[in-house]
Amino acid sequence: MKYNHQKIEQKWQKKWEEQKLYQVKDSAKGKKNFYHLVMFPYVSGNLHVGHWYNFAPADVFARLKRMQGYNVLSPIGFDAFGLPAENAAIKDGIHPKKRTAKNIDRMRKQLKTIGTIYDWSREVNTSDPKYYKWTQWLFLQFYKHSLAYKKKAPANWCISCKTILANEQVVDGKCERCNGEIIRKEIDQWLLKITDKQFIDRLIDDLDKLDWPEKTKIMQKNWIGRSLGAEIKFRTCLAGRRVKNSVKTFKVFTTRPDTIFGATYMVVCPEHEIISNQLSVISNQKEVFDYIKKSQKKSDLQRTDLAKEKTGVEIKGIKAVNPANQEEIPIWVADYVLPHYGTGAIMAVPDCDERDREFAEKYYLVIKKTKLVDSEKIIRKLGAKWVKNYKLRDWLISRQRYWGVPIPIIYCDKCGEVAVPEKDLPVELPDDVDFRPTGESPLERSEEFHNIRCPKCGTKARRESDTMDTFVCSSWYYFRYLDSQNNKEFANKPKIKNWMPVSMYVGGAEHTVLHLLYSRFFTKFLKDFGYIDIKGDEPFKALRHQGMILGPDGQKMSKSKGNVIDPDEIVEKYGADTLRMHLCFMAQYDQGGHWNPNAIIGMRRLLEKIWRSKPQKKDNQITHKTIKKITEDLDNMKFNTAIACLMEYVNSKEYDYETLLKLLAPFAPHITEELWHKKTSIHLEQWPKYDSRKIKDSEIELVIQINGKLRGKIRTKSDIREKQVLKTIKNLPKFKDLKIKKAIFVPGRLINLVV
Ligand code: ANZ
Ligand code: ZN
Repeated sequence: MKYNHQKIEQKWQKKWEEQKLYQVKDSAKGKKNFYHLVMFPYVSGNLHVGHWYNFAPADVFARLKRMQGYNVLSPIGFDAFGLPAENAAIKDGIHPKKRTAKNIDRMRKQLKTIGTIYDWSREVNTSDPKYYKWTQWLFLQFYKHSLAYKKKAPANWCISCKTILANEQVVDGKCERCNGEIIRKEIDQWLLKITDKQFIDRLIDDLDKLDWPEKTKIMQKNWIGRSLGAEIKFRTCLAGRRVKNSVKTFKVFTTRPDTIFGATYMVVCPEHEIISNQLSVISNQKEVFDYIKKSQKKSDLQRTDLAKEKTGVEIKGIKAVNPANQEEIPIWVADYVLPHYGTGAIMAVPDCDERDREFAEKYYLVIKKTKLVDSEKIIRKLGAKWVKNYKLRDWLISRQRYWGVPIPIIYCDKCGEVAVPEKDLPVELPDDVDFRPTGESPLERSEEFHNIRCPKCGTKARRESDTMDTFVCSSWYYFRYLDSQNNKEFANKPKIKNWMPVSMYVGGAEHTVLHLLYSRFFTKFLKDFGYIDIKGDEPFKALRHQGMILGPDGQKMSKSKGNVIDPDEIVEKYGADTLRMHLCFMAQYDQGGHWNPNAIIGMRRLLEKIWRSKPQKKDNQITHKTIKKITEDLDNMKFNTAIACLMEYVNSKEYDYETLLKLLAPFAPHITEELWHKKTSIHLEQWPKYDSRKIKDSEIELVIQINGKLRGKIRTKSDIREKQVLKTIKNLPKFKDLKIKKAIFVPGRLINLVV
């Protein structure tokens, strides 16, 4: 009979669904829970081969764990809010809600062709009011604990479109749509206080406890960017005359207090208060203000770009006094010093610091050979103190866009800022909104949404019209899977305790920083304030990243390059099992590689060979060796070498048929189910165990050493004991007269005789 993959795969996918084979109970007798999570897909319209590369090998691992006797939960859902759906809608007029629903239906269908063990009864969709009710509720909990707050924060403002742009819409500092100029505009925005003392050091230090790729941990630490330095006070004085008592002081942050004798000028950021405080004495006000205006147009990234030439202007009329040697030094304003890092002011040491040197050379500033001093001593002498500084800023969650979760806040003229009462959640996103961007949040234009009554005093009030960053939605979805239908809580506490933390999380390395960091912040918050009761306060115990699949030309896949591989076509032609195996075999999982269009046929042939292979029983060494190797490889996600071993096993013709099918089952769930021919599913079988005694070669060469030197070898049974070895040696003429003081025996390997 021919191997008809289409028939087989459809048949079993349907049966498994009918039998609810992959629906997971919260606990199973005698089994440990294993929460296996893949990063849920962003709703883009189509499942591409990159999704497959995340989901298919990850499913092989989940199936292994299941057969190894764990109660495995492997859920899936959709990250459904976000800018692309809204932008597409602006182009073609299809409402984001409609488009998203359609795309989800399509992606769900495609996902089902992979043949995973997803428990679809737990599916989540972040744009469903039943889901985002709890995103809003979580926001209110942050708010309650003063960890959500509003402040003026810069946004990207396109002068010609008169609109706020998301960072993604700013390309090379220009507007993506009109190529117009972008400036920074300060507007009221909502932030979550991820930098709060309660969390920030733990977000760095707790990484050491996690089984995550080292590189990811380092990137996250660098992103948070903790550095230890000193805050040192500098006095200012009027240039030329040192006027007693009239001086003001300002602090600098430096990681190198030992270089203070080389500080030959100061730099403050354009936003620094010293400029406004000392206005009356600045003699070149116009020059300074022109410079400040120019720098306001730049983003932080442009300001700190090392490749760009640094600019600055001297603030004339005032000087600073270096507290270490009382020298008067000039103060400059330059935008490479950022306002929200350290104190927004630095002492410049051009002799030791590359950036300062470049700046000093450009503007002919003094470069003085530095004598280094003991940091500790200088700090004590100057009465300064050590402080910790972080690069990380609070998380700006406001978006002036339509397709997101409304922020549940109301503004009342009488009561001010009022949180939406929890009983009134969800604040639903209205459908009839003109979501074209005009510069204000689209929700502002919905009368019915925007103008309401204050829940406290009943007078006229307005709703907040910003929506939340989609990263808020994805910071807690792994909790929702545990109880996705709950209407009373975001998820039930015992259920959370039962499954969390996630045992294994698999997803792309592009999420090393934001998503993972935000999720860790959420989990710590929930744990600290008693909303959850889990072991530890980290969401993801173990994490692995799949590599990237490149096109056949070795380039990143993209429509414009015409090198995109469509998984649907391959499933149709070769089958899901073949594609799953091909993805597992094509490269080391965490490395990825380019798509080789000719290689897939090799996997197809392997499955055809297994399709035709004879059932036979064997209990031989190769079987036990194969089980051992494949088990170890799969536990380490070395899918490619596991398949290589499986190929050898089939080709040896010494395979045990049932063992072969079981070892193949995680990779190729459909064909193995078809070949299993038993009443119950192969996917309910136990993972094969090996007998280590049967792996050992029955005869070995045992090395004989005398005082550590090789003196001979004997062929013997592999499990020979020390006593017998000694007896054998005594009987050898060569060693007859040996006076043995001590023997060191390594079973199966060697014996060392001390004489
Ligand atoms: C003097 C000095 C001498 C410095 C030297 C460095 C090397 P990290 O490690 O990133 O924390 N700095 C401080 N605040 C700044 C700001 N708001 N914008 C730009 N640069 C700022 O870097 C700390 C160092 O970066 C500080 O130590 C300061 O320069 C500069 F040989 O002080 B240093
Ligand atoms: Zn009110």
